[in-house]
Amino acid sequence: MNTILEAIQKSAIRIKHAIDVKDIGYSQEQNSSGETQLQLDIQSDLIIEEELSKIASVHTIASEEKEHPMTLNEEGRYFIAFDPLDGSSLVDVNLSVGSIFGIYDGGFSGKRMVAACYVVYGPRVELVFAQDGKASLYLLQNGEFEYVKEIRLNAKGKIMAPGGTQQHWAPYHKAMIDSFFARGYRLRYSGGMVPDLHQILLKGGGLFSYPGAADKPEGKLRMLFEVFPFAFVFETAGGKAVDGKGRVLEKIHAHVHDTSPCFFGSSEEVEEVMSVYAREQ
Ligand code: AFP
Repeated sequence: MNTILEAIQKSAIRIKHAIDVKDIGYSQEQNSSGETQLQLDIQSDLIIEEELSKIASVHTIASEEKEHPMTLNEEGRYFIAFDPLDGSSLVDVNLSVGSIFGIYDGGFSGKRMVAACYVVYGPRVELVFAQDGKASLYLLQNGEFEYVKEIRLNAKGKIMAPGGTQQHWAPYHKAMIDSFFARGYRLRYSGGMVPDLHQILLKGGGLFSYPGAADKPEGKLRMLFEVFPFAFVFETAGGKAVDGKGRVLEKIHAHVHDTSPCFFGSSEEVEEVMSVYAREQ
């Protein structure tokens, strides 16, 4: 697993360089979710593919930017799903973006996830790696990722990151979000999943939500590349991750690019989501 972490760290340094120097042009291509790809999306994807291809223990990789998974080593053990540059549309307004990795043992499923990682490209480059019950924070300094600390969530936080288009939210979802704000929660939402979740993790807790809604009944965020990895990180850090009905990591995806409604946060806030949704669904 260390070689995988090292490959992710090397990819992150190369992607950070690409962000710093690359023009932000759009390609003519679209990804599997029908989103126009930035040159940076494609370049970040190629960088990660190149670095993971060097590792014999990696069986198959799946990228949000590619339609189908790619088998690298039939004798490999790990299946890695990644979003090479999540929130890339925020680069041209100079907001933080990130890379997300889910590491699965023997196949792509929530139950087979054994580690998860994300990188935040912001004023500083930080990386969180979750494995064996510990979510470890690293900071890039002088070309090296240095260990900083273990991340633990409080039982209850102060931050609310409400995703999705409010006009399409279910009334009970809107009432729940309004209730949190009426209790003094702070609105922190940039439209970048990685920095928005990183902030909740580092500031002790709260709730990030991207619910199913009238325009997107199954939400927007992709199970393998985004939802499962962050669910693993939040549960490792002492939080919870649900889809409104149960743990997201117990869900079964039918297609590599399937999405899921998702709620990540401190245990008290997520338990409140479950009780509200249990009454309504
Ligand atoms: P882009 O990659 O198209 O910028 O979308 C980012 C994202 O997938 C995720 O990072 C955010 O949490 C989510 O979309 C924000 O979606 P809304 O703009 O619908 O809130």
